[in-house]
Amino acid sequence: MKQFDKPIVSLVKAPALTNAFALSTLVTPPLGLAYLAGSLRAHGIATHIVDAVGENPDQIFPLSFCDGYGIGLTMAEIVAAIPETSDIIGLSCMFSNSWPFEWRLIAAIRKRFPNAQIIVGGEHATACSDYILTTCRDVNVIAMGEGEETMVDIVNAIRTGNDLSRVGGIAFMDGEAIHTTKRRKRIGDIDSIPVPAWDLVPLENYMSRGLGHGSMHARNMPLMATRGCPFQCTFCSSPLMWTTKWSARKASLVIDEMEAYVKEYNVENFDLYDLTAIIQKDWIVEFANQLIRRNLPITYQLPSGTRSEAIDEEVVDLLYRSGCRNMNYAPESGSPDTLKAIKKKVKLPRLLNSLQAASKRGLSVMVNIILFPRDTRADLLNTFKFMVKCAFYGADDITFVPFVPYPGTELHAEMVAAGRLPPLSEAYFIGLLTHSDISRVTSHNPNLSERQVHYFRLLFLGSFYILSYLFRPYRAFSSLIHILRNKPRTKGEKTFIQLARRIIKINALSSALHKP
Ligand code: B12
Ligand code: SF4
Repeated sequence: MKQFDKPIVSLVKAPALTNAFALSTLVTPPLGLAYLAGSLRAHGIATHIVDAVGENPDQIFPLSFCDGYGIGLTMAEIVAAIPETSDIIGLSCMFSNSWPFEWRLIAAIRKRFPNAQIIVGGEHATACSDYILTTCRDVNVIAMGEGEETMVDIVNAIRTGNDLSRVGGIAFMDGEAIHTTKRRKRIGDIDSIPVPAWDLVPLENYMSRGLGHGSMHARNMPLMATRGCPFQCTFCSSPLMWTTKWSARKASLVIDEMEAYVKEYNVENFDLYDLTAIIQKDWIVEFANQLIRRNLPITYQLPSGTRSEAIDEEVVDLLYRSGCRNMNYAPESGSPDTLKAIKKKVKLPRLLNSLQAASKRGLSVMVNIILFPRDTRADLLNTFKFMVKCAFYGADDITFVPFVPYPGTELHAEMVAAGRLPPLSEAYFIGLLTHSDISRVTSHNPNLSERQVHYFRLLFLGSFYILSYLFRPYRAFSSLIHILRNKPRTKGEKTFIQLARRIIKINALSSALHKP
């Protein structure tokens, strides 16, 4: 374990939580913490990162409080890896489904560091600040929203003994009352944000294993070209977390950063973590043109879901020529009524044209669909028809997930107010962990039972892939070859490989645990 002789800020990323049959890709470098560390260091604040996932991405262990698993360091290993001189410990709490683990981790950290200030930030912390402060008294401060400036201000206030209530965008306990300060504005000059401190993260452990958010098995690197999203979909936590301000970095600076990583880490592929990278046609055209001119030996992907309004044939061509190989469209539903209700503001015919152009040009395309609580059988029929069109127009993959009520979203608040959801609790967060599990379902739809949602999901996914292979039979062979060679090119291929490996590991783990 690394030791320091001076007080240090330690930033901790907890293990990724999963269950045997989860479909999402889980093991990615901690971009948020690398950004925070970059800013702290730029302000002369010594910082260390304990990345539980990156330190041991091959380790999978059973969780004590539910039937899920953790990937990465165990709780005891994380606590032991925090340097002795840490006076401030920051924990990233992104996923509501991980809170039951993080709650226990915070208690264990507090035991070893009784005098440290424990700060938590991230999506879950932002959405559930009051709940966390009242149920986890070991937490000293919660940072809400974008974290770079807030964390620097918190550290400076704590170390100089200044009043925390002058720091914007935080919450803390003042006696028995919760004190929440005014949310700060998003960082105005996005280009002034210091680059992530990747030297503090065990990046090689990710890269040598081909891990990442996108579909490629390559030396993948996370990247952020834009922040925020101007839309306000009712199921998404982005408006609360990032406000509705969308800002893009200067294209040339993003490409400078890419070039530096290619030189330093031999990066082969970049995964853009942006909420929705393509909003302005001018920006993406400039970015792609500059990337073509610089001729970097890389590919890049947009695996998080993007708006499609600005992606026409011209943009698709530039994307491909500049190295983009994979894109995720997020229409969420094929029902006009549902789209209106969730405020998605997407024009399906336009999205299909964009998708067709992207697929024709050679990009691998995935489409995200959610089964919403308001969906009736008629809405599902519309979504089914839309899904058939997606397969016909060339989509490679589809996700069809039952809606998950994440705190911090408009829909979650609406359902709580209507008495359709229980109040926040450990059981509620543990329940969220099952949502990406293909073997079981929680239905929030009053029109459909869990069994029906489960069968609808299997029907949608099964029909999509059968149709997609019937429309383009060569894809079945290329997918088989990519999977056998462990060189996935689409999200579906990568998910299949990861799922198979996880099940094998978990089976081996269970056999070992049950040995007399
Ligand atoms: C990349 C990504 C992933 C990656 C992993 C990301 C990671 N390494 O942690 C993968 C693909 C594994 C993933 C999986 C999932 N994801 Co995801 N993912 C994202 C995504 C697209 C980007 C996250 C990111 O890196 N952002 C960029 C960095 C710069 O921002 P950041 O991490 O938020 O950090 C900033 C602040 O949060 C804050 N901050 C963060 N930590 C801390 C700590 C301190 C001390 C302080 C002061 C501040 C602070 O400061 C940072 C800098 O400004 C977000 C959407 C988004 N764009 O934010 C969704 C998102 C985080 N994911 C989400 C979800 C739901 C999931 C899944 C549960 C999906 C599923 N059903 O399987 C799984 C869960 C995985 C798991 N259990 O581990 C939701 C979370 C909602 C919630 N409340 O739970 C989000 C917000 C998407 C959405 N709008 O619905 N995800
Ligand atoms: S779902 Fe996508 S488009 Fe809608 S608010 Fe969230 S990030 Fe923006």
